[in-house]
Amino acid sequence: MLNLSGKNALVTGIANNRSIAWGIAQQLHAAGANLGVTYLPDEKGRFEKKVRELVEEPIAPSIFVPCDVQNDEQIQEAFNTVADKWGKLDILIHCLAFADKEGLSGDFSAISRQAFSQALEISTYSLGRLAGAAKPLMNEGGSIVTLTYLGGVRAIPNYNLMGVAKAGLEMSVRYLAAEMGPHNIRVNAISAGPIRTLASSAVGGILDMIHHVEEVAPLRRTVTQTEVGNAAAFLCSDLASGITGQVLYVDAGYEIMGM
Ligand code: NAD
Ligand code: 0WE
Repeated sequence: MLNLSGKNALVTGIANNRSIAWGIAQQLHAAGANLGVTYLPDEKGRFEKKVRELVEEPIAPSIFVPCDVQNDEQIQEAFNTVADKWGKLDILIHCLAFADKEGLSGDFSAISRQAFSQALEISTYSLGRLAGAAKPLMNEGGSIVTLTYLGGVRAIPNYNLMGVAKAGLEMSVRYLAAEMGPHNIRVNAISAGPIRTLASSAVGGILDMIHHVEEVAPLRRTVTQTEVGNAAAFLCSDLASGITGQVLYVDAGYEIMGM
């Protein structure tokens, strides 16, 4: 049985009830994990209020802290809170990404230096940064899971800049797995099929893409946040104790198809 009781899990990337991170948090909670949640702070505190109201009742997180991954002090402060309140960390979920709109349409060769570095800083570099901060708290072993997309392996129309960021993210998973394996820390990625979320809904043509998957994928449908959450819970559990450095496709089988 999948059992995460006694495990402390820090989940990043919840923005609203459609977030993949929210699906993951709920399934980790259902498996008995003790939850901590980080949110991206804004000036008016609207994200904080929204995320707090969403998570408060269902998962009762014992940690709720701001963490903008572009801010080293906020990252350190978040993990200081984990050290103070929990002492040890077992599970880290990295479920965030951002690229400026100019990087998600038009010519790849026209992407600005600024947009490129911002996307790679937030979406790629942050995994190693958070993993590094988590490492000293994962003495008893641990599991780190990040979210990627097929556009990091294939040239999917308009995914452009995020594709490069995800390619770097998947390679970061391998280097981090090699570094942290001797400490019994596992690092894996889930490559999710397209799901309607805040981030994906802001992308033109996402509905056409979803319909295409529904026609072509072996299961003839897309996947849900809950299915991704269940795969994450598995990867974080002792059932996956022999798995590290991998990219697990949770995409209704779409990746294997030739069209
Ligand atoms: P989402 O908008 O719900 O989540 C994106 C999150 O990134 C938000 O919570 C946002 O606050 C956070 N974020 C952005 N910039 C940040 C920063 N500087 N610091 C901290 N957090 C920041 O959308 P989602 O689709 O759930 O995306 C979650 C992850 O899943 C992303 O890595 C995305 O690439 C990946 N993914 C999404 C799909 C899909 O189709 N929706 C498919 C495969 C992979
Ligand atoms: O990783 C993603 C989306 C990530 C994302 C989305 C946005 C939209 C709003 C990152 N940054 C931004 N910046 C914004 O300003 N996905 C896997 C979902 C997605 O995005 C696509 C897709 C799919 C699927 C973009 C083009 C084509 C397909």
